[in-house]
Amino acid sequence: MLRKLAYVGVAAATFGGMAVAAPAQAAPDRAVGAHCIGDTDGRLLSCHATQAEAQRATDGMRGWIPLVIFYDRTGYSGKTLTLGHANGACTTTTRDVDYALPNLGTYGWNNRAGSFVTRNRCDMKGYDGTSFRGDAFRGWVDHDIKLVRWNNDISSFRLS
Ligand SMILES: [Ca+2]
Ligand SMILES: [Ca+2]
Repeated sequence: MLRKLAYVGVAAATFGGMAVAAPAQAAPDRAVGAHCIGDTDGRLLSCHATQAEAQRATDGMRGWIPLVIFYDRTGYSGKTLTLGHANGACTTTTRDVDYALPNLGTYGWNNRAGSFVTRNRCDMKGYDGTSFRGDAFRGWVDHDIKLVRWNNDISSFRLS
């Protein structure tokens, strides 16, 4: 019994000594996670197996805050895309544009969102086309549980 425990201890120590291999495992995780986090300027940060894990990741990113969360399906369900930035919350007025993403296809989310909710004082205006072209939301909206006419149709957006 003692011999077996000693063997386990050695094995663990050997594994711990191979910590240099850890970064290589981050790449496949980014690719397969269903709940991704990115900057509103188009930079993918990480993907996670669950939305709770994605939320924990954003909570732990000092100085970076979430601005809008897209859900693949209506009812705030399905895969998610959380977009944020290190530059801070949206301003209180909707007379300006605080953040914008000209192509949700950057994240594989062109014509995909079924519901969304904003964070940190932001309101969103969605557009049918990329680069804010075509039909648009009639006003600024901070959440929508079922996008109806806009389900699977938002291609770009602005936040104010
Ligand atoms: Ca969808
Ligand atoms: Ca569209």
